[in-house]
Amino acid sequence: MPITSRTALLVIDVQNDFIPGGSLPVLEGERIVPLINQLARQFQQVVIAQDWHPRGHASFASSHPGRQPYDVIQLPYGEQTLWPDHCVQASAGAEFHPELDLPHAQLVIRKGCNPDIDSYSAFLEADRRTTTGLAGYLSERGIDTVYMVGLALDFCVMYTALDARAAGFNAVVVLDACRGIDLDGSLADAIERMQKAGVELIQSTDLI
Ligand code: VGL
Ligand code: ZN
Repeated sequence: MPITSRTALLVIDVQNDFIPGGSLPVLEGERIVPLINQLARQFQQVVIAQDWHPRGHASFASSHPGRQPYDVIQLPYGEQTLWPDHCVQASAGAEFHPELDLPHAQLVIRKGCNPDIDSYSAFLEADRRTTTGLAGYLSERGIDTVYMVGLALDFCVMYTALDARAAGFNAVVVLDACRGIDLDGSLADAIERMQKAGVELIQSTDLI
């Protein structure tokens, strides 16, 4: 999928809590930052997603007495993996990695703000009904193709890519500009689900 004026880059959750040293570290998360900075220079339209939870969020294990991080529980909208507290609104862990350098980014879309609903996807919350408005923003700006990079490949990147396809966008994931969590085979599952949904999976060398 060529980069045109109708293409946007979506940089997903490159935040301190997802970097080694943070509360929900993704292995080698810091290694993608220089690559993302370099890739982003090729895009006129850059959107940044930011996980942005209120204290006591439903996806935090600490909000469910007796539960541990990585347990899976049932919430009104379905299964929810529980996480360590992370990306609490206005905390240092919720800030972007200090070396992320995207001066031309035009929109920061914050997600997971509803105390009772998680949102891995930058398009649609976990109830699969509440939209973030991102699809409307992109379509109103004439975007038809979304490239995605960031963290975590098997959670927020995958759900964002699947929802981009469902919303009618061409979707491309730059694999080496992502890192995954890999809970119980979630990384292999993510690759398979994205392939089945028609998400194009490429390497940065295809672009630079
Ligand atoms: C994410 C787990 C919880 C992600 C966000 O960015 O992939 N994962 N919140
Ligand atoms: Zn989160």
